[in-house]
Amino acid sequence: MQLSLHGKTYVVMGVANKRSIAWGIARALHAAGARLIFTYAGERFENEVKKLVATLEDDTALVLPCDVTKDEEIEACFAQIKEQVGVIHGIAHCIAFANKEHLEGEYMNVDREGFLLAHNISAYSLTAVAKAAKELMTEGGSIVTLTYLGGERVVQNYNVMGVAKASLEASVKYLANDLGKYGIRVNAISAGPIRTLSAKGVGDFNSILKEIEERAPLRRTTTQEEVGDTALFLFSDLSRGVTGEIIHVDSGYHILA
Ligand code: NDP
Ligand code: KAL
Repeated sequence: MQLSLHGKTYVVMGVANKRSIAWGIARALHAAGARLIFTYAGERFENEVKKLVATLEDDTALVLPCDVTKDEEIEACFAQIKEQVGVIHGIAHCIAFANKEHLEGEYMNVDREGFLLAHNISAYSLTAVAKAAKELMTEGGSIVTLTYLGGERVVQNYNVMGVAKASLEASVKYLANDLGKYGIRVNAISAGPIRTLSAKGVGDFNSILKEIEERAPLRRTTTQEEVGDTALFLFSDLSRGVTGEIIHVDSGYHILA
């Protein structure tokens, strides 16, 4: 059994810049010979994504808009993928958002609007995308999303995002059960803290990274490459018996009390 993904096509959602976990996944898939389709939310990062994708020197790569809060954009995006590519073999869902003011202090301070926004973008979007992608995964497929320990336990400042990740992780299991009969697997990678644009400016990220370096079993922080390689495993046939799983790629930090 090989890790080559030649002849397979994957949709990578959530590249904002070169530090994005989605970009780490894209590089691992590209190195394995896969064809890639990238989606971005707003015009804000369109040029950045296009510039990065150009560095892959793969003229079969596509870059399409897909703001996951808009059903019509998800529909149009997958309709265009169907038209231009036909069959796809997987999706990397690397998308989350909550209002900054709800990522500090007490969880309880979140309001209805902020709660729904975080759940809409960070949890419901996986189900919406899975539904749209199912029609294109006629040869079976693999859906991978990203979660964090704060969805299982209380982590300071993670707040409403932790509640949204709990919903995302439950969605992985229910979707895995719905889609298994079509040969489609659904899994999550629970990544350790990585310095990305999302992580910027929220909480004291340096001290969080220091704690991992000092206490995690592997005594080092998680890299985009480590997450990319586990995603590659989940997209390949090597993981054909794995679905509904949450795999921790966090230097073992989650086993500590
Ligand atoms: P990035 O900031 O690089 O990526 C976040 C992405 O979310 C951006 O590309 C952004 O797109 C996208 N996004 C936000 N709103 C929308 C929307 N409405 N529609 C479509 N896309 C949207 O950060 P990361 O790489 O860190 O985050 C990727 C995933 O990894 C997230 O789910 C995050 O929770 C998870 N994660 C991150 C960890 C970390 O330490 N960094 C640890 C564990 C999990 P755009 O830029 O176009 O707005
Ligand atoms: C406990 C940790 C420290 C940080 C606390 C909360 C982090 C939440 C992640 C969430 C995705 C961040 C945001 O939504 C940021 C947003 O309000 C402002 N940023 C942006 O708009 C930028 C420009 C865009 C690109 O970002 C998005 N998301 O669209 C958690 C740490 C230790 C681990 C992390 C960072 C986990 C995670 O889920 O990302």
